[in-house]
Amino acid sequence: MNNPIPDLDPRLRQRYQLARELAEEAAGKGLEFYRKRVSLKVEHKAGDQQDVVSIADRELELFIRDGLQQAFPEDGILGEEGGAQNLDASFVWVIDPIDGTACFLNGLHNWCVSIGLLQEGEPCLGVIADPNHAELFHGVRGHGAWVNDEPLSASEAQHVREGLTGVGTFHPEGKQHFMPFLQGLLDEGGMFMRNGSGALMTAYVAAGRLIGYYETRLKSWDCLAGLVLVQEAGGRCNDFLRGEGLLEGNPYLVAGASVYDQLSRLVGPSLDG
Ligand code: 2AM
Ligand code: CA
Repeated sequence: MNNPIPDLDPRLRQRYQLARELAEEAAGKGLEFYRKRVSLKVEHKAGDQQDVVSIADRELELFIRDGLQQAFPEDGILGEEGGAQNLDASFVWVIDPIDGTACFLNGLHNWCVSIGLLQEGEPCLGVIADPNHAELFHGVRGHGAWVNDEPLSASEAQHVREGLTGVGTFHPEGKQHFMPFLQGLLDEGGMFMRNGSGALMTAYVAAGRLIGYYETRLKSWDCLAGLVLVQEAGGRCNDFLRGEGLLEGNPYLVAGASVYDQLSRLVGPSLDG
C-alpha cells in the first residue's frame, strides 16, 4: 500500500500503515459475512429493538483487536463490542468493526469498518473502509486525508440550500431534538438524507458529498476516525469529546466550514449543552 505521507513520525507511520491494512482486511471479511447475512443470528442490545449485533460484529472486532495488540501491546483500545482497556495509554485506538450494523443485516450497502486513533486524547488518524463501494477513506492529523488516492475536500457551501445534509437519531436518547432540527432545515430550503452509518456520513462530509451531518447523539467509535478526515478536509466539528464523550457519546455535528454556523444554529443549544 502506498504511503502518501513520507515525513510522518515513525510511531504514527507504523500505526497508519497497520490501520489501513487491518481495516481493508476486516472489510473483506465483513463482505463474506454480508453475503451470508440471512444465516446470521441477530441479537438486540439492552432491550432496544433497533440496536442490533451479530457474530460478524464480534468476530471482526476480535480480528482488529488482535492485530492492534500484537503490533502495539502498549496501546489502549476502545471498541463497540469489546469495551475499553488501557485508556491511559499515549495511543488509544477507537474502533467500530461494523458501523451501520442495521444496514448490514438488512442487505443495505451502507456499512463500513472504522478505525480511529487518539494520541494524548486528541484524534490523530482515521481509517474508514467501505468494501461495497471499494472506498478507503484515510488521513492523519496535520498531513491530509484521502479517499483511495484522491485528496478529500469538504464542501464550500455557504447555505444549507446548496446541498444535502446527513442526519441521524437513535433510541434511547436525544431523539426529541431530531424533528425540530429537520423542520428548521426544511424551512431554510435544505434537504436531508440518512444512510444509517455515522462513520460513512462523516466521511462523505470530508469528501464534500454532504455539506454537513448532524446526529442527535453518537458514540465515539462511530465518528472518531471520521473526525480526523473532516478536519483535514477543511471542515469543522463540534466539541464531541467534551465531558464523557469518549465513553458515553455526545450530540454530533460536522460540516463544511462556511455552513457549520448555520447548521449549529439550527441544532440549537442542545449541541454543546
Ligand atoms: P452502529 O451501526 O455501529 O450501531 C446511525 O444513526 C448511527 O447510529 C450508526 O452509526 C449506528 O452505529 C449508530 N447507533 C446505533 N445504535 C446506537 C445507540 N444506541 N446510540 C447511538 N448511536 C447508535
Ligand atoms: Ca458497530
